[in-house]
Amino acid sequence: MTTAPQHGEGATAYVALGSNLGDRVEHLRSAIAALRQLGTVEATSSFYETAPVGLVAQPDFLNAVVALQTTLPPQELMAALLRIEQQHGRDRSASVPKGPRTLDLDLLSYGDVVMETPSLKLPHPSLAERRFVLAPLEEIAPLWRHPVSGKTAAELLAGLLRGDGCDAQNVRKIEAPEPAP
Ligand code: PH2
Ligand code: MG
Ligand code: MG
Repeated sequence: MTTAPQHGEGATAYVALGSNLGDRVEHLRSAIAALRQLGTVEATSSFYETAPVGLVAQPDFLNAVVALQTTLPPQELMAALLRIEQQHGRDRSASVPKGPRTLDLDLLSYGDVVMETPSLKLPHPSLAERRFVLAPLEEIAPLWRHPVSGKTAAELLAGLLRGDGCDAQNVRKIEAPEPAP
């Protein structure tokens, strides 16, 4: 039996970018230029200076989110993101998990696709807990809806901020927009 692909026409994918090693602004700008080769970049968030989450003893990150309209299917898009990471000096074999990196590209979502394979889970399982993802996502797509919970980016971000009032996940928008094409 064959199953019709849910994404034959492509989709809007949201890609999270992060860097906390080397020239972080240059890494994010250059990664956005590389993403333009994979489809149409529909929106780019500001860059956010963010305190490290998880493994805290590492430099602050710059994070951003891009909306990419693409006809690449999800697995091929993911493979292309990994290649772009490598082109920016990312060496997974030599690094600590969740530790410092020149460039991290995470596929947050791909249209309404929900999938779970060893190499790719959609939407990204940690998305709803991460202010460094939700703040830039909410900036460019406040009405984006999580395909499982049905909550918008704005609702997810507001849910995180309520918490216990103690906000460990500090994020600050900085003046580093990408240069005009
Ligand atoms: N990425 C991680 C772990 N922690 N913290 C921030 N602020 N930004 C990140 O991109 C980040 C992180 C693993 O991918
Ligand atoms: Mg990541
Ligand atoms: Mg990653």
